[in-house]
Amino acid sequence: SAQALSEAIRLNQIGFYPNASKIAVVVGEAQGKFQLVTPDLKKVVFTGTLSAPRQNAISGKTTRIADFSGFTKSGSYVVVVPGLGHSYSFDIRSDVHRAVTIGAIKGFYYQRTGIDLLPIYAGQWARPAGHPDTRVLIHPSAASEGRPAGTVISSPRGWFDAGDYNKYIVNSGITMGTLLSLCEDFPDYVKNLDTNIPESSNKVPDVLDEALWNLRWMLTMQDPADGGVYHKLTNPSFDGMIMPDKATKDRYVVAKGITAALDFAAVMAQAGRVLKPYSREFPGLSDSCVAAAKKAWAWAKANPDVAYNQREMNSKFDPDVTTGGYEDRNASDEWIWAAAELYVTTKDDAYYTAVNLFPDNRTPIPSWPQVRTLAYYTLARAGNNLTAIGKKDLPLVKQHLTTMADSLISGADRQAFQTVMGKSARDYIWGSSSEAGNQGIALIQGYRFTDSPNRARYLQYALGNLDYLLGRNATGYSFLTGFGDKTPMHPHHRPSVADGIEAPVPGLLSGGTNANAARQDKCAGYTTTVADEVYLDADCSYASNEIAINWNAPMVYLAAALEALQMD
Ligand code: 9MR
Repeated sequence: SAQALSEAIRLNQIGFYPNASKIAVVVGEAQGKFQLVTPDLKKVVFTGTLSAPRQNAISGKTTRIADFSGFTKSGSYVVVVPGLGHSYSFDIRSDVHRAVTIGAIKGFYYQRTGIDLLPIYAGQWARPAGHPDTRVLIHPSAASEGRPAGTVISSPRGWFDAGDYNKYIVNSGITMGTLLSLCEDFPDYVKNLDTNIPESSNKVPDVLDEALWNLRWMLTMQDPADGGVYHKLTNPSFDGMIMPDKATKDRYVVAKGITAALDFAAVMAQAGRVLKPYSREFPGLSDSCVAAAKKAWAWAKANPDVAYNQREMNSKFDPDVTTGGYEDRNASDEWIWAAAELYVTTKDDAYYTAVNLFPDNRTPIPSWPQVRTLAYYTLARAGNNLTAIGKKDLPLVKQHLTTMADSLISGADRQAFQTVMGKSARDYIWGSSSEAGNQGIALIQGYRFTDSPNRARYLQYALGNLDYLLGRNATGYSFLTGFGDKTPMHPHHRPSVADGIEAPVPGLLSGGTNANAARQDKCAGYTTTVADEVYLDADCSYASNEIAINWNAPMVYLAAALEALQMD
């Protein structure tokens, strides 16, 4: 009856903008009318008809769409399907994703290494500092003349990468690129986001202050002697499921590598631009970043074949290192990204011509090992500020963005959940939530930087992917901890497991649905092998329920961008 909660009604559990599209998806055989009703189930405010059935191309299951886009009155509601039940309650109002945006940025604060999280900022998740990283050993794989193996360096700050306590340059690359891009793309919007962090009272947007926590760590990962960048700062093996301050194993920086150097160069070049207006707050920092970027680039030019290979490293050096690999044998996209960032920041054409920025007509959705398209975002953003050589290619850049966005939205209106995410079962990889987020960002860039007649639909489907992340999906979960009614309670996240608090640390995006998760993490309890449903809210499920900075960043960007654009 209408009195019962039905998990077959899937929707964004947070809510909707008054003038944007508003959709719930009903899984199963229910058909006919649906209603929008006040949460006390007393007052029907809107009645509609479920769409014709559609078949989920992955599971074969039937879905129908409840479209209440025409209803624009702010308030709290549930969707009722007579005979089936009601949905979780949600809001219709402007700013509806503001708390989500702030919460997802705050998620990074909870990942900070080397600082006490105080109750005034962290509430019940306050905890003592862990991993100060002021005494870090040079691993034999990273030894150089000036820094022989066993040398102690200081490499403090930074965020824990994920559910584990290590710090990885490659993954910091796309994460920082995404957050810095948000600062460049929506400067006025980020100015007014208060996340209640120790730096909140300064003149700098909180999201930039937060990013600086990691930026300052990244700067310490460059060997000042040659400009090379260590691949990661890590324990030899993963910590147990203990609090950060209890995890005191030796810490090492290991092997320099080409993808680390180029991702570092890209981030530092971009940071040089973003920090330029803040020379009073951070004297010299912008220039230091650009100088670091140039040095890393020079190292990359001299060492193009130094790929990070953990197995090979372990065959040569002790101790063995078994933490996250972030290995990527193809650095062509990292070259493109670094070249573009350095070119836009320095306006030096030599960076533009150093690599072929358009080796083919592909525009891949960004992910940690595939950063090519971040270069196109940056060129498009710089637009008419580019030098002549870049300006001449602007139509080509826009063509890339249009093709990418058009291919994303193509067929999305027929997808079972009417989302771009999940058109193909291939979307359901490890960390698929970031796939949804990065597709959404791609659509936002298409909306901002092209003249495509489909621009309005790009924006609509970017919002659709945010709806996906917050509940309109085949699992019924809102994947952001602490936001929504059905949301991960047991993420693979050491502090959340070890802190003795029932609620997980909030504002962290679960990696989400992963078709191969059961085989990858061997956690007990998976109940299905249907690609778009393989997700397990258990802390042993690191392949479907870990959290990670490179997944949180697109969540932040997408929610913030849609808030800034307000969809109407
Ligand atoms: O996000 C990474 C994913 O793309 C890989 O398939 C997976 C297995 O190699 O590793 C993921 O990254 C993990 C990293 O190696 C260590 N920290 C946790 C990361 C998220 O699970």
